[in-house]
Amino acid sequence: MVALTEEQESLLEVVRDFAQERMAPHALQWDTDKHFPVDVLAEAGEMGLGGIYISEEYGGAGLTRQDAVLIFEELSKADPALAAYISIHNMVLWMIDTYGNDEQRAKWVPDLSSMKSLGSYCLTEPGAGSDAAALTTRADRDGDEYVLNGVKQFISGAGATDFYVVMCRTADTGSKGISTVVVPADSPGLSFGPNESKMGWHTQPTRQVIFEDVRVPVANRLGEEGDGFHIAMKGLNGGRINIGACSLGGGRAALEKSVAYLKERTAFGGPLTQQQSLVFELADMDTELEAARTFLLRAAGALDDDAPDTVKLCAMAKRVATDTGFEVANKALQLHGGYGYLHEYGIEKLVRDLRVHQILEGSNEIMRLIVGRMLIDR
Ligand code: FAD
Ligand code: 2MC
Repeated sequence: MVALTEEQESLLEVVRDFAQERMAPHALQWDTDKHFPVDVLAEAGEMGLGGIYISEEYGGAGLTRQDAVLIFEELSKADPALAAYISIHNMVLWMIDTYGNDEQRAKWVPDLSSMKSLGSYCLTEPGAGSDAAALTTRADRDGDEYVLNGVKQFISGAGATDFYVVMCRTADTGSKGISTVVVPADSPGLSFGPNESKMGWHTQPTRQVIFEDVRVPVANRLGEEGDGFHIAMKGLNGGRINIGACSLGGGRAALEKSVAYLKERTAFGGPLTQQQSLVFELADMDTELEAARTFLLRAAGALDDDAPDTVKLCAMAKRVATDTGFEVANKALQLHGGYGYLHEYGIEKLVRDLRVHQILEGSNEIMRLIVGRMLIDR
């Protein structure tokens, strides 16, 4: 993609207006109050932001992964924490829309697309994070039901969402013994841990999801028994690009705030923009962000085309974009001096929110593991 099409320009204008009017003015207060604004999510859903790259058949917006990168960048400029939840919701919905049968899609996709209902992605466990295939949450078959037992850790949106897409063990055969089932929030035996006290991402809850003899119809399984790890990983390829785009948006917001601040702040007889070393810093931040955007769009294009190097490009772009977003936000904090450390300037929130993108949806070490394995297995 070289330049944006007219359609993309007008789409982004609408998203930008929504993000700047409905998200940006409240982001700091939501962060302080640890408030998850489901009303604003419903508005986002009405605009098609719940199912951005979901087929239109059951209410998705039918856009491309490249469009999604641009959209998440805009949303994240306003609030990376809420944008990141929207990105996870989109990943969950894509898994249901792609691997669900017609009955499942007709039942779940319309309300998830409009964000009348919200989704969570449940892979990580207390004893299985990076080594996801080591998960132990069991789904034992009992007639036409599964009985789920186990604990999922760090689940975004948990306690506030309506559907939990759960990767669980149906056979003791490693990554091939995992299945994916959709668990409604009101299932008896399902409970949640307390909202974790976190460094950032305050605007969305993170909780344990606990399964104690939770009975789910076998009809809630996506794909075949044993397909779960593949479904989880395929979802994450796109998720990694989306979270990278959220880092890009947060970084862009930090850069824009820094340019405005240095123009305004005077020291040594003039505005700080007279200090060439600081302007060089801004130039590097801009350049790194542009490089990250280019990489994300390349990886998103590979996803759109189902190219053979998609997994590698998604891992590379996630690593580059999330490292860049955090570094840029951290530099912006330095450029703001002491004021950058104050909550009201909005920079320290960006640093806190973007830090976790280097850890989740596959840590950046795991991104290197994916790329490195491909290099040496060649
Ligand atoms: P570990 O796997 O224990 O890793 C510890 C450290 O060792 C890390 O630095 C890691 O990179 C490194 N490491 C591990 N293995 C290797 C290796 N082979 N080579 C080199 N380095 C290695 N999960 C979900 O399923 N759904 C969610 O919605 C979700 N949301 C989250 C929200 C938040 C705020 C957080 C913090 C996490 C969330 N996660 C979620 C979990 C997240 O994906 C995991 O934290 C992440 O995958 C890392 O797993 P871990 O924390 O168990 O770390
Ligand atoms: N896309 C498609 N398929 C993939 C894949 C990917 N990204 N990654 C692995 N696979 C396939 C792989 O091809 C293999 O297939 P097959 O059995 O047909 O040969 C199968 O999955 C098993 O893969 P590996 O043999 O590589 O499995 P291993 O256990 O050695 O390593 C690893 C897998 C480390 C890449 C995987 O566990 C991983 O990605 N870990 C990180 C976990 C993670 O990203 N968690 C994020 C949780 S969600 C979150 O944080 C949120 C905020 C929502």
